[in-house]
Amino acid sequence: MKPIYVLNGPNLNLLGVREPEIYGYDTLADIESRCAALLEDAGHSLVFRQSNHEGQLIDWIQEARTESAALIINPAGYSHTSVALLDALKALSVPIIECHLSNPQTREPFRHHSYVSLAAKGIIAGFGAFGYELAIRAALALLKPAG
Ligand code: CA2
Repeated sequence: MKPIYVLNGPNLNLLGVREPEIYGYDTLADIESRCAALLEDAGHSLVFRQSNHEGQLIDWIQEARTESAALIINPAGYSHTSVALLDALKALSVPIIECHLSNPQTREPFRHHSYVSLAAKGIIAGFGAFGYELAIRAALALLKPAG
């Protein structure tokens, strides 16, 4: 079985270091460990990455097109700006789950629209780091054969 990809966008490397009142105290490494443990229990593997660069994220999305079973993405600020990320995501046939720590709908108006949502099977937002675990569970459920 191909791995599940979890891609993280700009500034998420600062998680647990700044603005804990919005994004919580968990670091990205903490989140990665929990995702890996969940997937290991289910017999799957994980590719977990973060980049501050739009082009790097696009290269990884293109890689996920052929190398992943499903893609979970927190596009961070690029959610609200990037047609290029959306175009890359639209080339995938594997399930795409958009994941946010905060609930952008309760924040500034410029966060209310996400280009990425147009390519996502579903969105998980507002549950902090736990949202990544929910996203992994959603991906596993989507990959499980029906019946
Ligand atoms: O809630 C989310 O996960 C967001 O994707 C986070 C983005 C924000 O632009 C989106 O609207 C919602 C921001 C990520 C910045 O991450 C930081 C983490 C710690 C300290 C500073 C920034």
